[in-house]
Amino acid sequence: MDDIIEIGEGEHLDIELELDFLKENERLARENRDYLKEKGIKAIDVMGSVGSGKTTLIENMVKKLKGKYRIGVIAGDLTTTIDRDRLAPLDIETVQVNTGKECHLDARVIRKALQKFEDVDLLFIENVGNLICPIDFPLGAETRMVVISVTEGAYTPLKHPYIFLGSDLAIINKIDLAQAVEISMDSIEKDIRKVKPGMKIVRTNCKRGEGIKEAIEALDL
Ligand SMILES: Nc1nc2c(ncn2[C@@H]2O[C@H](COP(=O)(O)OP(=O)(O)OP(=O)(O)O)[C@@H](O)[C@H]2O)c(=O)[nH]1
Ligand SMILES: [Mg+2]
Repeated sequence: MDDIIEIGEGEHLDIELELDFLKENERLARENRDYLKEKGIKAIDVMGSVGSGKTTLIENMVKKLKGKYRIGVIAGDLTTTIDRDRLAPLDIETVQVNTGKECHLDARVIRKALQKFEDVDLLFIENVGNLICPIDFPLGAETRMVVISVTEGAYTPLKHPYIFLGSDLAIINKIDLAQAVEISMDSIEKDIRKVKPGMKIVRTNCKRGEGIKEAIEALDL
């Protein structure tokens, strides 16, 4: 007996409602993109799983890039200000966005947040930790990156292809723990390139600041 059910196109519950949401988000994302361009702000949407190291990566990059750019960070989270509070001592402009129960940021809330920045030319947007929802909601950032960590297991790229397909750069973080969890980084890289041939990939140990220079180069910063 065939034991696989595949949900086809148009079979999702509330499909029309969802399509309307996505269309409206895309319209607002285009407006954000125009606004960012006009203001000369380069924005990077930092996506990835819960706890993969998004904030730690941003902290590291901010420390290295502070002399070159006026940096801002939008910290997306469900209810807390923990990430914003971690970044605030770096003396940069920060805005917290709490999404409540939403598993992603959207272009409308980013439009609101953008009004709060005074003087930035590089903006990191830390999306809510999630490998599925954020990719359908472009924010208007010119670059999108995904941060995964080796502790998530060997199958992340194959199980979550869409986030890789929609990203310009993939970071494989926590490489210091690869041996402990018996994960081959070569095989993760191979799987990412199976999903998206030619994908830029950087390996990092954000705890120790390794690979940050390469990540910055990969982002053309
Ligand atoms: N061993 C190791 N730990 C790391 C590394 N990078 C981050 N961590 C730790 O992993 C934990 C989660 O890191 P965060 O930067 O908060 O992860 P995040 O993706 O921002 O998490 P959420 O915002 O909650 O989704 C923290 O305890 C970090 O210190 C790394 O390269 N190696
Ligand atoms: Mg975080």
